[in-house]
Amino acid sequence: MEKIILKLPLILLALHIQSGEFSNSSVLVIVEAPKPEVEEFNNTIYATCEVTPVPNLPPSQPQILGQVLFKQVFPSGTLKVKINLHGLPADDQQMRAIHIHQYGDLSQGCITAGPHYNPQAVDHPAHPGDLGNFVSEQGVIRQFRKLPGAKLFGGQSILGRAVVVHEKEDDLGKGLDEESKRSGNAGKRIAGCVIGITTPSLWQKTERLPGEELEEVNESKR
Ligand SMILES: [Cu+2]
Ligand SMILES: [Zn+2]
Repeated sequence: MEKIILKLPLILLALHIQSGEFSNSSVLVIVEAPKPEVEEFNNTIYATCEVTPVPNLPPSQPQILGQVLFKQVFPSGTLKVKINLHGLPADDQQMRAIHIHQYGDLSQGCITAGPHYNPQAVDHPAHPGDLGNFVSEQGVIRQFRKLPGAKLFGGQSILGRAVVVHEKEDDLGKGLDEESKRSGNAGKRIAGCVIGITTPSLWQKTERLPGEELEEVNESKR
């Protein structure tokens, strides 16, 4: 019986191919669950990114530290993000962009993190890791966000890539130059980290952020 159940999706897939349903898509995506985590943590994948300032940061720039946490239910959950950063000036008015960049290589600060992570070759700010702009309150950024286009599993996983905090505001693709549609003209990369898989404990022990509570209520209604 088990064998038949396993084969059924393949049979359906073959029928779809025969009927021409996939004729326009060049890639057939089969998403695998990360193991052993998806079994250990109730079908949910957690990741963390330990933010540190880039080396040799000019004194005019803040030394930003903290964590960016990720949570996603396998296989169809929306990627949720908790941003917890500190080290900004208490009277800070500066909006700062945060993005996921392509490479988890911080060997030369965040320059080696490369461009925005862009697996679909689209314009900024439609990249799956474009988190947008943030402004601190009392030196702290605490925000809950969702990244519907990004995943912690499958061939386009953000695991092993970098989170980068910029000195300036993201123009969200509305600038007049080409760079606006590539990076949002957010200026220097002042802090960053590499995203790695982890246990649920960091996510569970951080306090709830604005917007998160509503999200969990909606989820439990489903
Ligand atoms: Cu960036
Ligand atoms: Zn982008």
